[in-house]
Amino acid sequence: MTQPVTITEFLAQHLQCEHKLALAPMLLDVFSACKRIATVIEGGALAGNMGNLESENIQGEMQKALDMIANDIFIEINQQSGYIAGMASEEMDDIIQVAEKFRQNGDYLLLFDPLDGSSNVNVNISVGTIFSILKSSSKHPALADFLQQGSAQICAGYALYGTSTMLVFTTGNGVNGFTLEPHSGEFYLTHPDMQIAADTQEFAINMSNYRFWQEPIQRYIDECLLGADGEREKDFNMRWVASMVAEVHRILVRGGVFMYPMDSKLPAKGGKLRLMYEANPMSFIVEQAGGAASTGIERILDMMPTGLHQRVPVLMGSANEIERIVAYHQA
Ligand code: AHM
Ligand code: MG
Repeated sequence: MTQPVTITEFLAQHLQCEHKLALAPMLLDVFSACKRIATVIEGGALAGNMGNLESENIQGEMQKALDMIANDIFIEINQQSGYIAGMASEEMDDIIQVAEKFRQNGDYLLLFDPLDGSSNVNVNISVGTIFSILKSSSKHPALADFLQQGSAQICAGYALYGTSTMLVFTTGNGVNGFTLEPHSGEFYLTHPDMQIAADTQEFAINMSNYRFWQEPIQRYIDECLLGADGEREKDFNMRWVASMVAEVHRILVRGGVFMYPMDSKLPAKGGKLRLMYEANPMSFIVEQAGGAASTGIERILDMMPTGLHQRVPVLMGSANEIERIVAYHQA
C-alpha cells in the first residue's frame, strides 16, 4: 500500500503556480482555520454556540452565533501568514485591511464565506466554508482592488463539515480533495484530480421556488421531471441540502447540476448567492474539474463585479447539462 500524502507534502510537491511561495503558507493557515471551525461545529449544542445573535448581516439575515465565531477564527488565523493584505467576508459589511504588523509580504486578498449553509447548523446537517484568493494591486487594498473577475482568482476552495471533514481546492491546475484524520489532525489526499462527469441524471434546486423562476429553468426542470416519458428519455433524481458546499461536493463526486437561478422574488437582489465568495470560488473549482458554471446568460468567471456582496444566478455542474440550460436561455 502506498504511503498516504499529507496536505503539507502535497503543497510542497504538487503546487505548480507562480504564486507557490506565498500560496503554501496562506493555504496552511486557511486549513488550520477550517480545522478549528470543524472543532467548534462538532461541539454542537454542547458548546452553546447554536442560537441566533441579535445582529443582522449586510444581506438582512440573522447571524447565527457560529457564523460570527467562524468569521473571527478565519480572520485571526489568516492574518498571520504575512502574505494577506486584505480580507472580505459574507459576515462583514466592508473589506478589512490586515494590520500593518502582519503585512510583511502582503499583497494578496482573501475572500470567504465562513459558514455557508448556516441555517443547517441547528438541524445538524452539513455546512461548509468557502474561500477565494486574489492578487491585490496594492499593499493597502481598497474595495476596488477586490472587485476582480472570477477568472483572476489564483486559488479557491472549500471545507465541508460533513460526515467527515474535507478540504477541496484548486490553484488552476485541477482539483484535489483531502480528508481530515480526526485523531492526528492531519489532512490526507483522498480525492486526487476530481472530475465532474459531463452527463448526469441528477439535479439540485429548491423546487418550492418553481413559480418564481424564468421560463428556461422551468422548461429544463419540467423535462427532468417527465424523465423517461419525455424528450430526455431518462429518469432524473433530485437532491436539495440547502448547503451549497455539500451540493457542489456531491457534484464533484458523482456529477449533477446545482442551480440557484434568478427568481421573481429576488429581481432587485439579482439572485440569492453571492458572486465574490460563493459563486466565483465554486465556479473556479467546477470548471477546473471539467464542469461548467453560468448565470444562464454568461460564464460566471467572466462577470465584472460591481459590489462586494453582489448576488448572481448560479447554474453549475455537469458540462453538457449546463450547456443545455444556457441554450434554453438563448432560445
Ligand atoms: P448562506 O450563505 O446565508 O448560508 O446562504 C447560502 C445558502 C446556500 O448554501 C444554499 O444553496 C442556499 O443558501 C439555500 O437556500 P434556500 O434556503 O432557499 O434553500
Ligand atoms: Mg453563504
